[in-house]
Amino acid sequence: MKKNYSSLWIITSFLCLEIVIFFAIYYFLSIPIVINLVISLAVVHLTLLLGWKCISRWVSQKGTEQEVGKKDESDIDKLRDELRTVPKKLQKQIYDLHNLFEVSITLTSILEPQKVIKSSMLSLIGQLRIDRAIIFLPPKRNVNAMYPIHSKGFSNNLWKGFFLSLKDPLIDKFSEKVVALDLLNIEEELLNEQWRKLIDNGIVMIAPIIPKKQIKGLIAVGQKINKEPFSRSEQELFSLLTHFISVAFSNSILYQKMERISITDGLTGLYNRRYFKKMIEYEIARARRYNHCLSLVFFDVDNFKNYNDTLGHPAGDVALKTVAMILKSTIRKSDIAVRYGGEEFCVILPEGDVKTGWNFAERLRNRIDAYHFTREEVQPGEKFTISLGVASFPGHADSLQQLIEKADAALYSAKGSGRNKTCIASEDNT
Ligand code: GH3
Ligand code: MG
Ligand code: MG
Repeated sequence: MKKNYSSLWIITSFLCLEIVIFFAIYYFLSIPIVINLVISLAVVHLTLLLGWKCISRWVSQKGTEQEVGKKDESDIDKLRDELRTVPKKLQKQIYDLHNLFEVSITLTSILEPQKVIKSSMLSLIGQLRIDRAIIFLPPKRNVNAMYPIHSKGFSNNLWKGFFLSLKDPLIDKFSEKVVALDLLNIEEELLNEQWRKLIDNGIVMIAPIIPKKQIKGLIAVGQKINKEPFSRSEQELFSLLTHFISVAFSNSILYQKMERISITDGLTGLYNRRYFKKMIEYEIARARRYNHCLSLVFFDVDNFKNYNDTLGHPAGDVALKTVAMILKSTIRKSDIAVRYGGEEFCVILPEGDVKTGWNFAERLRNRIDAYHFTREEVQPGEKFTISLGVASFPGHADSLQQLIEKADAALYSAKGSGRNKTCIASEDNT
């Protein structure tokens, strides 16, 4: 309505203007009425045309301003809505970060590789809310195939005989960029039989275990429990988790290595005296608690000084390594073989009575005797031999100290009675 009134006003104003111009021309110029009418009409129409243009521009400008205003309002509404969700998003991010921090603390504090793997699996399933996961690792160093070592959410025996090559072109992709890969969006030509089996069994994402720029394993996960696709941030979370797992796994391997070194003799690879002390105490305590027995065998290379002096220290080292090798192949899995010091060795035979100790000692002595050591003809009797002493707990001793002394005394007896012999400890308490 308002708009109609304004147009009426405009028309009326123009009519008035036309009349005024008509009479002005009539008054001042006194020209014929027709020409006067034509001139006044032309002036008015020209003015009308110009006026109309100005007005329409003004109106459209005003409309745009109104539209912009409206648009601004909707943008503000949108921003307001978004702002309302920001605290929630931030809270969730803080919660996720806190979780991640806890996971990293938990994982990196575990010192056993097997436990790291098990804990990693639980963290993956919990953090990503997935229905299944599987971890592949090579069974040994320098093996180029990864085998499933731990899985959750799969039927038994599904992965029997299954392996992935560390030289697979898809694995190679991780050397370009260490991020999780969506297995469902991988180029067809990269998907061999093995990858297809993973996909067929519900695996949707994979990420590598890369502790130090070298791929050591692979983590593959199934879809989310709510069946929704992984968001970008969830993919990043998976990458981050595998990174933590890699670091924790590598640390645990390193720790295990250090621990092994600290209890191993460098020359022979047998346990050292420190480990012997720890284990003999443990085994005696166990024998006491369960009323078991255990036997201890001490042995020493006969006339080793002669071998060393004649053939040199390096040849002596080789001979000691050979003794250790024969020893390792003679013991049972539960026996603990130790280099006690120099050319003196000992073996703890848990749950072994004196007869077991004697049988073992004789088997070992015969094997060493039968083995042809390099240039053993330099030794007295032209043979490289050992002498052994056997003592058992509680038969020969009722304390650790006494057991060691008895086994050592038995070895001394074997040396004294001609060497290349096994002697059993005396049963008296002297
Ligand atoms: P016995 O039959 O009475 O045991 O005589 P033996 O010569 O074996 O005994 P002795 O204790 O006199 O000599 C032990 C030698 O072992 C002396 C030492 O140089 C040598 N030995 C100790 N540890 C090592 C080692 O790690 N490498 C080498 N090559 N020799 C070693
Ligand atoms: Mg000796
Ligand atoms: Mg000696």
